[in-house]
Amino acid sequence: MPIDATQPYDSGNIFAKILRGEISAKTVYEDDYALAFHDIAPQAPHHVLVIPKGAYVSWDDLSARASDTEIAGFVRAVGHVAREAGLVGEGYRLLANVGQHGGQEVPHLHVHLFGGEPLGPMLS
Ligand code: IU
Repeated sequence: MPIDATQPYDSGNIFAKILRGEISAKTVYEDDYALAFHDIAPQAPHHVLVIPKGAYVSWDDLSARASDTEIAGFVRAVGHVAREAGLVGEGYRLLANVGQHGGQEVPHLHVHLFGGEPLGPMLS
């Protein structure tokens, strides 16, 4: 079920548990602002999720409440992960689902990074 992206942040969500180390994930990158790990149900040969370390429900929440430093750190981390994966030459796709119409399932902001093959017109 997609979430209501206007809800307050729920620190019991699965990605918060991954950030706290309570649940394991296949981490590919971590810095002060972001954690990146493989999606458990990949929809492309390369499918990684990049999440901010801060407690933000969605892209909307981050853009409204995060500091410029956090936003810059998160955006730079996404770019770093794509470069480190060698995806820049062939290209890739970023996707952030927000709320019910966006089909967001996990209430901690995550950017999907898809690549590794030519992608169709949409991935969700
Ligand atoms: P969405 O943008 O909220 O719809 O995507 C959630 C993604 O989180 C989806 O691709 C799941 O496969 C992925 N995921 C995960 O990688 N690990 C988990 O424990 C859970 C979901 I729950």
